[in-house]
Amino acid sequence: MFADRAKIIIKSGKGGDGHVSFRREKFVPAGGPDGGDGGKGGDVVFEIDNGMNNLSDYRHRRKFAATAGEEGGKKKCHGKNGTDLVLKVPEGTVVKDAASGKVIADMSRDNRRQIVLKGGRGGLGNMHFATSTMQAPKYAQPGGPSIELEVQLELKVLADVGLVGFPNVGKSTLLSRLTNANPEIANYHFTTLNPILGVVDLEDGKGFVMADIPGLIEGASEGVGLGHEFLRHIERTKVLLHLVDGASVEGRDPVEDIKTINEELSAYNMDLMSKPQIIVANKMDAVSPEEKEAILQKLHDAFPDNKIFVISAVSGEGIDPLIREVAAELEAYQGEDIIYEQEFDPSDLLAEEGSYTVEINEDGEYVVEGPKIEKMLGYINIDSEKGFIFFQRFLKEQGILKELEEKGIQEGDTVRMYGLVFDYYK
Ligand SMILES: Nc1nc2c(ncn2[C@@H]2O[C@H](COP(=O)(O)OP(=O)(O)OP(=O)(O)O)[C@@H](O)[C@H]2O)c(=O)[nH]1
Ligand SMILES: [Mg+2]
Repeated sequence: MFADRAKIIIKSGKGGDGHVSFRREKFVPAGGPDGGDGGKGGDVVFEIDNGMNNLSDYRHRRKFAATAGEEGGKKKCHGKNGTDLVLKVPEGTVVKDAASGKVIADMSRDNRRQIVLKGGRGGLGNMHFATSTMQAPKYAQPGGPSIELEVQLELKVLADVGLVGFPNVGKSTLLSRLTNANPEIANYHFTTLNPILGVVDLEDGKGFVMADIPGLIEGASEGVGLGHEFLRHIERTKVLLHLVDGASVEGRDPVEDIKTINEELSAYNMDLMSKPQIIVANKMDAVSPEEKEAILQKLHDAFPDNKIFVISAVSGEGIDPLIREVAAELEAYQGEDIIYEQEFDPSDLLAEEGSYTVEINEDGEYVVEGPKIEKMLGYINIDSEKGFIFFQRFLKEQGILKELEEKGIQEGDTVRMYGLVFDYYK
């Protein structure tokens, strides 16, 4: 089944905890701490797979998780790192935070591979926490947390030119004529159900990508016909070809058709209306030369600002000038490829939890805990002068000193931060 949307839950691996152990040797009654570090948790990575063209792999399974890092061991043994989870997606897949709709990653062009959720870092073993006052630290750092997130995957194909129009006007016929693509063509509505890409080769080795999409009808934005969700596939295009049945084979009025489709385009996304739009009256083989002139005139009068071409996708009439015009429009296109910027970094979810708590335990000790504190303790050496100055500044800048005072701390009271215990003096 073709799918261009999927909602899944992804989870990175938790970091392995640091280990608490002490060296045991003959004749050495109390060896130093030798607890090793935990392994890093696995990342969740998205990667473009050129062999894929849709997201159906993600329709049947909801949860995807990387594995956790293993705990450190005694004798300074490092825990095994968790395995990364690599999720393959077709090029053009946009990964969004499901809750907010903000873009996390656009798997397009140069962005072949992106770490979307980082695994938790491995916790440091107690071998790192020995100080002159604490030679047998019973503390090791827990592994960093995993992140779980629901994400929306949306395929927005990368095409230069998009074909829009009512059903049955000949969009797929035109694509098959211009490119090596083989879309289904038939004389009924909604023959095309999924977007199809084709490459139009130009003389000088250049070319462009054209996207054929399902037909639109009045009310598509309210879900009539196939709806209008598939318009996401022309969001990145630079030029739109608006096809109409110039011969009115089904008795419809091409001018009205164009207006109707444009209303549906703007209901989907106003940005689509700012793209250059070339009007293409198709099926000209089915009318007399006089009728052809009349149709062209009528379209010019109704849409004086648009370029208008009359063609026959079946006979090939009028197609070369149309392609030259499209190529010129693309040449003149000043903007960059439409690539979505990252608006949301899942690592921020952890930063929000970066605060700390201050509590007084039964022994009257002031216990300060929180991921930020842990992190800081993991990376500084409090015995060095530099480390100690950093530590003091950290307590002040993070508002921890203030908080302790508010909780009523007095000189000489004990402060406990994981393995670090010290007396409070101003
Ligand atoms: N006479 C004539 N018939 C055409 C021309 N182009 C397409 N047709 C016919 O119109 C019918 C519809 O063509 P498609 O290419 O499937 O139309 P479409 O716009 O892709 O239709 P949907 O996928 O349903 O939106 C087919 O029977 C084609 O043979 C043309 O230039 N002249
Ligand atoms: Mg079609």
